[in-house]
Amino acid sequence: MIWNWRGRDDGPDPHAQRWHQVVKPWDALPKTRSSPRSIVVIGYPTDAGVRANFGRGGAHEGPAALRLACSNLPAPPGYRLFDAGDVAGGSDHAEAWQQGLAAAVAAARAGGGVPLVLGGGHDQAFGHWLGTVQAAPAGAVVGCINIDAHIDMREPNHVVAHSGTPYTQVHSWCKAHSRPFWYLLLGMQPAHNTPALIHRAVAAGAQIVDIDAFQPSQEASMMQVIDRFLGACDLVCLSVDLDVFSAAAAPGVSAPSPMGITPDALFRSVVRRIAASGKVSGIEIAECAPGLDVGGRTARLGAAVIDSIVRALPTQR
Ligand SMILES: [Mn+2]
Repeated sequence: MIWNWRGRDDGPDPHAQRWHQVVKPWDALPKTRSSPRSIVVIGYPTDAGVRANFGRGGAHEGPAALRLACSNLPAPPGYRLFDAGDVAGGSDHAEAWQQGLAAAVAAARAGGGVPLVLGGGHDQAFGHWLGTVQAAPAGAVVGCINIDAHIDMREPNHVVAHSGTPYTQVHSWCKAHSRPFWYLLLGMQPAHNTPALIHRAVAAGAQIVDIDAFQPSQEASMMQVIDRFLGACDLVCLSVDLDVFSAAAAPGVSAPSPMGITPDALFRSVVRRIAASGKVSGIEIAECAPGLDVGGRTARLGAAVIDSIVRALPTQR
């Protein structure tokens, strides 16, 4: 594994530690469930799904940039940090990468960890969810909360999965296995999704909250929707696609959003509400493409989002 955790060192004070000082390799040995809990970083270094979706490439470099951006974050209290390395897809097909990610996520879950998936194209969301289901108790309802400009429930092109299809794949899996489909999308931008897609997603059971809910006057009703959704799920895979943010905040993505949301106090309240529920089984940051970034700000934003989520996770099981 290439170890690219490095950063500032403020000395041995346990309260002055940063991620790069406390993160350890995650080995394949079964871990006993112990306190404190574990966060397990898993890289998804591919833009195969982005390219299959005719997007701008570069997300294969996202995991390395996000690790570097997370290196100087203050160590999260109450959690141990591990790095399981990058998933190996072994091909140019998003499906192979998704299966590799599912195996890594399932192993992290089986070891009592909370996977933190660093992407990588958003096709990772299906691998993240599938691995979570594989490791979950039979019958557990595993929902998806996706904070994203896009619904990502497009039809696969000629049966090829890509970065716009992960939640179509979740839906198809649920249908094939007679399981309920729980999908909540926050921040959908009508400029980036056709009415046909919106209609089809809602008909399939997706709950969609559009970008206009991200204002103070809508906060209470958005929180109600989130709470109801969380109440219906046993576990939730939380995904943040960096293209939900305005292009000014997140230029380094395949599909920047000129009118995307602002990474402000309201956004932080939303992710904290979700994280504090105790239902979050895994976290992912999608679509970080360093080659398209401006001064590393998108990777830094991804790290700040991770920090906001991780700090709000309950430390007691
Ligand atoms: Mn997406």
